[in-house]
Amino acid sequence: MERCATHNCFAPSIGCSLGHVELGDCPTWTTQPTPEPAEAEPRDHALLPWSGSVLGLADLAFVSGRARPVVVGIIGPENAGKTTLLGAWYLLLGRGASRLLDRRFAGSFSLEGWEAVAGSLRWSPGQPPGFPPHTTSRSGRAPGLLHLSFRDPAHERFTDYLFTDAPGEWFQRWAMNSEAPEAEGARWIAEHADVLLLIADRDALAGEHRGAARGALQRLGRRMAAERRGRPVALVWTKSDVEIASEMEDSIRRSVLDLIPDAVEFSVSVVSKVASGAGSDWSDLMNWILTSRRPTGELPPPAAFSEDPLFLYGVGPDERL
Ligand SMILES: Nc1nc2c(ncn2[C@@H]2O[C@H](COP(=O)(O)OP(=O)(O)OP(=O)(O)O)[C@@H](O)[C@H]2O)c(=O)[nH]1
Ligand SMILES: [Mg+2]
Repeated sequence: MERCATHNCFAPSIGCSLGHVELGDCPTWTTQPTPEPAEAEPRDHALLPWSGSVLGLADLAFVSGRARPVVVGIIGPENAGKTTLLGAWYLLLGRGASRLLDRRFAGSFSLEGWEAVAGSLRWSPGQPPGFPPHTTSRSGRAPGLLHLSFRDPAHERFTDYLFTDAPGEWFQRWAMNSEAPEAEGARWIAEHADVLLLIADRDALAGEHRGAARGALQRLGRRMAAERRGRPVALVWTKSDVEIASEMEDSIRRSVLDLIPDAVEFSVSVVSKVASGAGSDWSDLMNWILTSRRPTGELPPPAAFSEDPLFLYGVGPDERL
């Protein structure tokens, strides 16, 4: 199928990246004209600049049109429950079961992508719910980004969020060598995320290979601590229905908190039975994400007093000349 030769434009499968309804009107539409279809399409239809599927890096410019979105980096080993976490959030939001503080769901550009991760968690007649498929690293070198928009009714403000869904293999490579070529997607997340979730898989930490699982998680924690640059971090225990030895839990907690003392902890599970001592904090975790921000830079005090507004920033009224 023919494609526009312009970088980051996916016309005609989705709309022209420059916004032209008629591709012939676009000065950069450079492929050969298509033969007339047997039945002429209506001339007034407009293709949307997004498809509803999970977003990629090429869609960032479009999502960032209103303001910079908040990127939520979900970092954890393979099979840790990262995609299930996303699917469960989507279903809880859809049922209105997520108690969000001062925020209202206000739309998504990737509803089809959310459906793809959450579909298998749904209960359909005659078919009990399952789990989403393993996220494969063969599908690309950039993370899949799932979009949600929330409205703050008190201030009539909209904020866009992008949740990363990336394969655990990337993070395992990144933990061992941050420069590894296969860890490109993990590096992107580590660099651009505003909020970081470190996923601790209780099932792996209780299983036969718990020693290796603990080593992998501690390596990931060390890498995250080295690269977080003051950004908020949550230690998220997934599969909280699984019992683990309290010594194991304490040793993971200690190794993360020693390196990231301000990390906050949450536990989640998609299974209704929750192990003793572990809660299921879906709403608390979502509220924490919605209210956490990366630290902002401080403007230095002005070098000289001046009436020029460019240099007045940060000067109190009595200090002005
Ligand atoms: N007991 C229990 N098992 C869970 C839970 N959530 C996920 N699992 C199991 O963990 C497996 C992996 O879940 P995923 O969400 O695919 O894990 P992931 O981190 O996205 O894995 P990769 O994409 O391979 O990195 C699932 O297939 C389930 O078997 C949970 O809450 N409780
Ligand atoms: Mg996954």
